[in-house]
Amino acid sequence: MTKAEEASPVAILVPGNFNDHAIGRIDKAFRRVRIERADPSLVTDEMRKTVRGIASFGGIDAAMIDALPKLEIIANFGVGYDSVDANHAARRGVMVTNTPDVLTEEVADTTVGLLINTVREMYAAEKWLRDGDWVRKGNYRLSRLTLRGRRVGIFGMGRIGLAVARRLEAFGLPIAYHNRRKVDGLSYAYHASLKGLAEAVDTLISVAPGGAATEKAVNAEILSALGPNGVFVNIGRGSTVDEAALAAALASGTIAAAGLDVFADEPNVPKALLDAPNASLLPHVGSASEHTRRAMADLCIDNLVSWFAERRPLTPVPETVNVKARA
Ligand code: 8YV
Repeated sequence: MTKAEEASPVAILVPGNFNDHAIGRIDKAFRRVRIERADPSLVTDEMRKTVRGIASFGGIDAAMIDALPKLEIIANFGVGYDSVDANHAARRGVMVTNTPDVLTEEVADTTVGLLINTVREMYAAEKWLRDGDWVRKGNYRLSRLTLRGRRVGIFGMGRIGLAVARRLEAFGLPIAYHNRRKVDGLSYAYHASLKGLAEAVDTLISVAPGGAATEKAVNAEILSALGPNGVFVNIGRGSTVDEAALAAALASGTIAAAGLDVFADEPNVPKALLDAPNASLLPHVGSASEHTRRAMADLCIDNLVSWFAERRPLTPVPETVNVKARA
């Protein structure tokens, strides 16, 4: 790198729309380079020569990484980074960071809200009031489902899974979980298989990350194991669910209800789920408060600042933890 290049602000590529606070911070510390989407065919010669970092909501594949020879770091806005090819980044010596911890409590709060809405029909009951049905027709019907007496199974006992478990424990509900590995020092019942967990509980909450290992893990067999009183809640990634099987299970009464914040092909939600009266659907708002998104934006950009000022990331993902800054 020439002296002039060293002195000029580092170029950070920002694909598509991004968080306003993060953009403000990038503009203070770096030179922001905009691109409509993370598509190698849109990468210009200038970008190839100058871009050293990417700040994005995800969606950075191997071809995009290869299109930017000067790339050193991808700062992912979000704890889930399944849409970034972190293994390829590691092979190319590119650091990947995410935003853990700062969203844990918010996402856990949303999960509990979604669960309660799913079983106690808050949305439908409020609509009853607003539509004037309380005056015209009388009380809203008794909810068929309740949290009382439920047994909760958490699929994915990471930071968010644990925060959800702690909340529901305080609600007086027994907790069990399935994870790749048993978590040391955790007293909740561990099930080595997802099927074993689904058989043991009636309320399955998926906090599992996306990716090949969890693709459509919640399928017809798991839903059938959950049973007719079963409630399924997904706050992790839509890819972990066979959505066609879920819609069929909701329609046939194989399970009782579902609460979903995430979908396989966002923002497109399958019609069969939109049509399901026993599904409570949210547009991926798990972490979406101003407070928490600002904290996520700060951590995303702090990673870039630390990388370029001190040559070390703050929150590297495991795949790239050994990537060293280039001299
Ligand atoms: C955000 C998320 O929706 O952190 C994640 O993995 O799914 C959410 O908090 C996402 O990061 C914003 O694109």
